[in-house]
Amino acid sequence: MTATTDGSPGAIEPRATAASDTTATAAPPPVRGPVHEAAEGAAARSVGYLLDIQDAQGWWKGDLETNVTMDAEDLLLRQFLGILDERTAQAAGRFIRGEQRADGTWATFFEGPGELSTTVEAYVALRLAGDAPDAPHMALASGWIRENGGVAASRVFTRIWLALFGWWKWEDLPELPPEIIFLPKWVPLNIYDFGCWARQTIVPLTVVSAKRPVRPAPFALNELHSDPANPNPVKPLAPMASWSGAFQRLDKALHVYHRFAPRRLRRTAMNAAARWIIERQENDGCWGGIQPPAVYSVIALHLLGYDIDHPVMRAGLESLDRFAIWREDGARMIEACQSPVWDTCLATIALADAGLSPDHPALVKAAEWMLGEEIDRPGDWSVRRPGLAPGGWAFEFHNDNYPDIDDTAEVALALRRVRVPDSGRLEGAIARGVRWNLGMQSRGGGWGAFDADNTSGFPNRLPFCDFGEVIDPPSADVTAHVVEMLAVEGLAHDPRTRRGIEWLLAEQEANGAWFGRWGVNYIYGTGSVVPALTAAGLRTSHPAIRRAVAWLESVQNEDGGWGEDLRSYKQQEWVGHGVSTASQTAWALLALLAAGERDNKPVERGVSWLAGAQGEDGSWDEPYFTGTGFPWDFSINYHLYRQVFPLTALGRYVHGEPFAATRRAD
Ligand code: R03
Repeated sequence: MTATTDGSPGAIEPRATAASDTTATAAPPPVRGPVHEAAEGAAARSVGYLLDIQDAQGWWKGDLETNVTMDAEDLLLRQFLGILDERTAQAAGRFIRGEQRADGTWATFFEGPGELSTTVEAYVALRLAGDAPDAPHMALASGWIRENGGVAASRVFTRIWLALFGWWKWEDLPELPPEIIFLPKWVPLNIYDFGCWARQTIVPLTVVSAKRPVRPAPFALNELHSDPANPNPVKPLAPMASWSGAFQRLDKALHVYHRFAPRRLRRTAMNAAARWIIERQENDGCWGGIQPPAVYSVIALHLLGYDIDHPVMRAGLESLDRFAIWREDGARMIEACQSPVWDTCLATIALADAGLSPDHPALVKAAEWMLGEEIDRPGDWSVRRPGLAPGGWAFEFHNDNYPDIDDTAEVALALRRVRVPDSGRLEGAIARGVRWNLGMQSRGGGWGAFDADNTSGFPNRLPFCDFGEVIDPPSADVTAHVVEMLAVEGLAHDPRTRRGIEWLLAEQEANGAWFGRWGVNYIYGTGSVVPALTAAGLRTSHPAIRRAVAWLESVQNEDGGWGEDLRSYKQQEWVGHGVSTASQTAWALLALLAAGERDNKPVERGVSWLAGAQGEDGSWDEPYFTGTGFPWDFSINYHLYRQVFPLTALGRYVHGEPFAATRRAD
């Protein structure tokens, strides 16, 4: 692709070699100084570490650490269903207590600020585990809660959990009428206008909202109100002319409707919701492989008469049990989700970049496991793409209804690095994944994570939606992973790839970075986009690449590493800044290496930092959260990120870029 002054992609150079040439890498760089030696040694130790932790079935799965609302809501669910046992309560209590900080609060990420809803839910869970309200750690927490607005200032999800026990009034919560399930897909606020995770959560919550159950609370929570005499001070409505004002008034109207809703219509809607929910239960009993749809679906079905021993309920509860990690110290941590497909494709790419041969037994085992995970039937995505053939991969062990575009791109990139005995099976799976991803391109040229054109502006305005993201618009990191996959598959010149590249170029920030939607934050976005653009043929001299290099070099830490605090989602001064971490240093290096900066000082300093930060056993530690569920609201520490991305970066430093023979040298 020729460089242009207006930043447009210009002509994209076709690939020089067939994509199937998995050994196509650049000749190792001539320089073999001390940094190169250190990188080789660290990479070798990391390979040994990763191979040691591969499961016998071929996959890798790192813990998916989030925050204690997962553990608190698990106890609240069991209490509501009458199945909370002492062992679970004590083990969860031990974990939750262990996460409390000196100021009495709980945060949503390592070294993050105290977070009100998380602290409320943790406090209630510890009360369920038997902690007394006047115990010092509990009094500290309740005092902080009262000083920070009390329950009234907590998020809607938190107050729904409290309303289930009468600790909050259902009429003081936004309405979610079950009748929305009847809205056709072209009507605003139909359930397919919501991101898939929100859709799977809202459908069961409409049943809960209609039923408004209240089960006896084992204790009161008056100590959590800033003003116990007035627990929910009336807040003035926003101006009528504003969107918020309009939707607040719509909610008031829905509260009136709730009282007069025709019983037959409502019952029919709730039964339709039950069918919708049960149709989407996965083979292992979960819903979408994530915690929220599962907990609310179990509650909704229970309210509709499915008792605990009903097969659907039994399978749902067992799937939640599998999200529990029982630690040696007796603590029990709940994962919000599990990431084996994501971890396995990233580990495969890292090991291939580190020089493992394409037919290495560990890679063949991983590839064959991934091939077994391919999705072959339509899911909710087909509502917007009815004619598109199924294909692709999901993030979790079982989630056939919601494959995601990001995993599909990364699995295709991983499979392309492996030579399996049945190459036809591999080629077929990649081809189906490529076709599915191409079919999932959104109107503007970018790619979202689970759906195409999931960009409605209405869902975010609902009073219910005060947490996380509720739509799934295109993001730079997912779009980049797709463009990189298309380039590797020889489609860099395909018009759809070009539209993706143009979308990325248009999304570049003024400072030269790209926003990170599913990883923290601008370092993740930039570390995803630059390798994709150069793989797709953009010259390293392209203005956009040069601006990205300049930005990365401008935010490199004194110690040679890179880090970006989660606060960059909220505060400008944190953009690109934070304590150096293994995964974020690796992301920066991936961009700089792809941009042709291998022999320059910033890369050498970054590689030295990685080699110096590695542990004796070949692994890296990383208490900081560098994964993003929802920017700021919900953060993830993917425990395998700290291993796979450093190895990819060191591997590419030592062995050169994958498929580099096809990249244009400037
Ligand atoms: C980067 C990897 C590829 N990527 C997959 C990302 C999956 C991330 C885990 C998703 O887990 C979730 C946890 C959630 N919580 N709460 C919600 C939620 C959704 C997903 C949630 C928030 C608002 C609504 C409904 C549910 Br409304 C804890 C693409």
